[in-house]
Amino acid sequence: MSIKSHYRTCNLCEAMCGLKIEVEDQKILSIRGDKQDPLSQGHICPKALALQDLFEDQDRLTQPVMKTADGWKTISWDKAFSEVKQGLKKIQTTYGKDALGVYLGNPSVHNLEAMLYGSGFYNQLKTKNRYTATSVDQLPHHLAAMLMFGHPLLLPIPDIDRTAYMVILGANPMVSNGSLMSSPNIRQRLKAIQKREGKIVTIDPRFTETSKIADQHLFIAPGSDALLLLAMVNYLFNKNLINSGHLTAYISELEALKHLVSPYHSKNVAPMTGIEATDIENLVEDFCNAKRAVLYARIGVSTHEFGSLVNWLVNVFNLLTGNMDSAGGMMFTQPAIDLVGFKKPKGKKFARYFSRVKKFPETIGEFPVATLADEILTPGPGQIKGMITAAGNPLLSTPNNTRLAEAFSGLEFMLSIDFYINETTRHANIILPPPTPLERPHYDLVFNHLAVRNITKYSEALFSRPKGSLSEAEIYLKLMKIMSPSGVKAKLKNSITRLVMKWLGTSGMINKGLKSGPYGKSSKLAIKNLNLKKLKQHPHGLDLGELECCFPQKILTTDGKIHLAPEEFATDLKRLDQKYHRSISKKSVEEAQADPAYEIDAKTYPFLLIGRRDSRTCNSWLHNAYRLVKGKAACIAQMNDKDVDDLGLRTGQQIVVESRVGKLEIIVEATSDIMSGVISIPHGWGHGVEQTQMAIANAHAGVSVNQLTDDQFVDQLTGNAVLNGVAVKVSGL
Ligand SMILES: Nc1nc2c(c(=O)[nH]1)N[C@H]1C(S)=C(S)[C@@H](COP(=O)(O)OP(=O)(O)OC[C@H]3O[C@@H](n4cnc5c(=O)[nH]c(N)nc54)[C@H](O)[C@@H]3O)O[C@H]1N2
Ligand SMILES: Nc1nc2c(c(=O)[nH]1)N[C@H]1C(S)=C(S)[C@@H](COP(=O)(O)OP(=O)(O)OC[C@H]3O[C@@H](n4cnc5c(=O)[nH]c(N)nc54)[C@H](O)[C@@H]3O)O[C@H]1N2
Ligand code: SF4
Ligand SMILES: [Mo]
Repeated sequence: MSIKSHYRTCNLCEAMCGLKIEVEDQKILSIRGDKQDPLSQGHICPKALALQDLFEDQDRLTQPVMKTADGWKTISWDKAFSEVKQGLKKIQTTYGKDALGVYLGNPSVHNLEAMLYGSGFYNQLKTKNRYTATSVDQLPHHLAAMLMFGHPLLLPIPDIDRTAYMVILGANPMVSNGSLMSSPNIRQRLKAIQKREGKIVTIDPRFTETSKIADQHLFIAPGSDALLLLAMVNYLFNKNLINSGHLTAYISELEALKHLVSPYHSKNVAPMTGIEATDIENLVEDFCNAKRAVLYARIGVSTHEFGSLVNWLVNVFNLLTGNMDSAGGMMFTQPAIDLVGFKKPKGKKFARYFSRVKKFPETIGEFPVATLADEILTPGPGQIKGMITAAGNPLLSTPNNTRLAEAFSGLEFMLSIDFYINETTRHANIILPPPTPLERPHYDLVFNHLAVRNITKYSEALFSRPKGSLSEAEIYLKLMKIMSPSGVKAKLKNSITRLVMKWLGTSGMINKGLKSGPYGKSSKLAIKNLNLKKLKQHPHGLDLGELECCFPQKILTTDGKIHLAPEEFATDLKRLDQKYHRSISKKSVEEAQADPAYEIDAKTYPFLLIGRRDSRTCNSWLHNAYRLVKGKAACIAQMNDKDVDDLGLRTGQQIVVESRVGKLEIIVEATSDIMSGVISIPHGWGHGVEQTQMAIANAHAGVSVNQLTDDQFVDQLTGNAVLNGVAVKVSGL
């Protein structure tokens, strides 16, 4: 038996690290960073090893299971599909298409087969009740991209490798490894900014692991970032600092924007944000004086009461300082398989229809998951009676999960596509398990759009699948077949689509995508005639070069202009003003706090809850890997040391944290790294629930912070969940 080296991309998070896996027969000997990977250059994090643990996990399902009165029972694939067909069809015929809800979780977009084959199946269900992890994450980024640049996937990526000044707002890339910024080896990339004599500033209610290597840190009150950004943009107007560079001729609504931001001044927003007016002004000055600068914002400010406003203003600020589509600022990728292209979309994919109960708008064909419980629990036509979940764990990852669990227990039928029986899938009638990442090919369809360099890489499956198992592609093809629509024409169309997909296969589809992509047959770029055969000659991946300017060609709005003041945001500003009492230009913070609405909330629930990631977690689902959970428990609350003292508490003590919707007990740690008035609790924990089959996770259960987050407290414009800035009270046990 010989030892073989296998190269692939790690698909666990957005960083897309190159891995070198040594195997002997079916046994993994080691997983290391691939030094020759053009993007990650040898970097990996502790989670990569969990790919092996997942593969070897005894708790992982390899056969379908069915819930019976005597517990979970392993069944054949044929039996499973026949049960699924019966269950799903019954919901559709009795209650209509919208009675079937779908929730797709985060790993769906890290999974090539789910991307290629899943969408056919879900579209075929013709339900409006589609939900994904996007609405507990980056939905506001998509809205800002769509309304300003014309396409929801025109997401600006910080050109970290060339910037000279990086402001990081509500992100902790040192732990998360970057999001909407695939940038493996972030430490080295951040240090390189400093080596180029550049600066890094973090703005966060917590002095994070990223703050620790930054040049400056500013504490900000959770939820108040929109005010800070409005004041920053207004300062640009007031000090004549506006210079949009090569985009000057392509921006519209500058005057309208000026009017919108004019009431917000640094001295007025200072008390609400907790940042001194001079610090705000110096920040803008430094940003403008830097040769190349970028303001980067992520989940701390997208899962936020004003997440949409923040993402709009971040784009505006980069634009007006000449740092949009410009080296060292925010840039756009040119991936080898380009899901954006140069064609203008037909109209906005926003608010074309609304959710039944709370009237939330759809965004890119989905409703916000914060309203999923409303749709399941509220009787009437269109009520959700059955669910499909795939690669998602909404019962740990979405707000007010106690209510959602109650909703899920009342469903008439549920199908889950997942390899674990966890907090969510335990509610399913049938679970169909796909193989693990190492048993399938990989090509990053999504994250190549979000990377800090243009790269492309194809990874073959490392292991062949065990006999009798089905790939995720095969699962979806079979689901398409059993749920084929009625009618001769529709049936024929369904058969042909499946036939073509089968005939092309996963690699055929990637080959087609590469050939018709920007580096393919009609390439005008340095790299030409790219196809899968050529790409396979580069097992470490192929570097397609640094990010390049793509505007105005890629501005995809109907009028070819970048919109600075879309009416959706202008209208939403009123909500911000209501909260902070628009007259912030006149009122002091004392006056604002004296307002009854503000006071009641703050008095009952005086602390603001924020999230926190740990380098050994991957949202909720890698906790069955022992090496990721051993040692000091990660699921603890952090509070400011003075607050802990004032409450008569001490580090290590069990505390009670309570919000409008729930209550939990957790150990507290006092630290000066957290701003006063703030409590930080990580998400993804709360295992140990009955009927789950994850022994290690259950033995390291932790508590679920989403028992505290509130499904009624959302970014009203999109319905995106608010996971940061939730009002809570804290007491000793
Ligand atoms: N190790 C690890 N890595 C991960 C994940 C994981 O679970 N574990 N998950 C992956 C996923 S799915 C994603 S989306 C990314 C997310 O990647 P990041 O966006 O980097 O996520 P976080 O590390 O949670 O950083 C959010 C920061 O926002 C701060 N914050 C909270 N509220 C506010 C606020 O009101 N204002 C400001 N300015 N800051 C605020 C928090 O203190 C925190 O430091 O990480 C990915 N990478
Ligand atoms: N309070 C709070 N809540 C949060 C966050 C926060 O910062 N704070 N972060 C939010 C963010 S950014 C995100 S992205 C969400 C994540 O929310 P979800 O996507 O709902 O949850 P995950 O924990 O990622 O669960 C992934 C599920 O997919 C399964 N799985 C893994 N790989 C595969 C695969 O290849 N195929 C299939 N079929 N299944 C697979 C796992 O077993 C697991 O059940 O959580 C959100 N929730
Ligand atoms: S940083 Fe992300 S992509 Fe890189 S090894 Fe860790 S989990 Fe995998
Ligand atoms: Mo996420």
